[in-house]
Amino acid sequence: MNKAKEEFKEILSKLERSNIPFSQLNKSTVIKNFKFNHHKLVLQPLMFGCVFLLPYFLMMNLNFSENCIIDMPDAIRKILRQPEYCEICVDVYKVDKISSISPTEFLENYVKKVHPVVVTDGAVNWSARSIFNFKFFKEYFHKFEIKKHSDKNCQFFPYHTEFRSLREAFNVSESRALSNEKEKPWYIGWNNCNDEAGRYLRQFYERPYFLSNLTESLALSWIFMGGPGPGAHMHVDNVHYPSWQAQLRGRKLWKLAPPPECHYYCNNLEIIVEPGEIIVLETNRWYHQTIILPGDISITIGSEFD
Ligand SMILES: *[C@@H]1O[C@H](CO)[C@@H](O)[C@H](O)[C@H]1NC(C)=O
Ligand SMILES: *[C@@H]1O[C@H](CO)[C@@H](O)[C@H](O)[C@H]1NC(C)=O
Ligand SMILES: *[C@@H]1O[C@H](CO)[C@@H](O)[C@H](O)[C@H]1NC(C)=O
Ligand SMILES: O=C(O)CCC(=O)C(=O)O
Repeated sequence: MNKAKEEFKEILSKLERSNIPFSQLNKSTVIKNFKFNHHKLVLQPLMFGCVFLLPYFLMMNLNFSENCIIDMPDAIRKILRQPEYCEICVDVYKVDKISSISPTEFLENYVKKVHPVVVTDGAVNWSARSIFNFKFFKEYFHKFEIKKHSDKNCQFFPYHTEFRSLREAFNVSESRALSNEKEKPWYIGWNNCNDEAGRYLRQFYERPYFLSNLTESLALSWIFMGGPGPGAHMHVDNVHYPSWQAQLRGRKLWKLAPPPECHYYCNNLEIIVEPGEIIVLETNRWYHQTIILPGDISITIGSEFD
């Protein structure tokens, strides 16, 4: 695979130097040879990615053909315009873990560069860490959300569970809620979609200290909760801004992948987020997948920020 990648890069740089118009690329011998030799190697992972991600593109209302590299001239065109676009990932080999960072440094070093990062002291002192648990959210749900959670702007992600609504999710047995070993794993996500619920939850957390006080933390919060096992599948979001997410309980492994167009320039990354830490990620550009590690149930709260 690496060999193919190197050869491909070399071909691309030769082509750039030779000024062949993009429309001619498919006809050039070098590309034909390349296709012949490396068609499977290079295209299969991309195609696999596209097929695998198709439901998510559809679900997220993304234009599938915009996001999938299927025919070669298109692929070449996309890859050739990449150096700039791939700046977000080209020199990123790991997800930094940082602490005591000022809003200005944070903005310059991470937000503007669109680099993923974990702030280890991001949520250390939040009371949510001791207050949020399954029972808390079940009570909160019955108090604030139950009538409103069929509103259009309330979203519920059942992931791999059979739950059709948040109401069903909060109706599980105590044993399953606690993720006892014999029970089926569960993992869900939702956004609080009424102001009263949002205000109630904000008593227990604050805007992360490393975001400038000029940033707008959008009113919606997202909560993800569930026991050890698979979390969210590999996908990219279609929201407006980057997001922060505070790990209040449990430990979560994040697998990140660069945009498919940057596949040959950038690395896949992995990071474990520990309780009290906050991950900040541009979820519209970085593909992401999560796995809850053995131990406590995972509870996170997060939001987009501008
Ligand atoms: C957390 O609380 C401790 C003790 O009050 C304090 O020293 C520390 O600065 C706080 N950390 C953050 C990131 O707010
Ligand atoms: C809640 O669970 C009980 C027992 O499993 C079931 O009988 C009932 O229909 C469920 N209610 C809802 C709203 O899912
Ligand atoms: C925002 O932060 C700046 C500098 O950190 C401070 O001078 C200013 O008073 C803050 N504004 C508000 C509204 O908190
Ligand atoms: O926290 C998770 O497990 C998934 C989060 C996610 O997919 C998202 O914020 O888009």
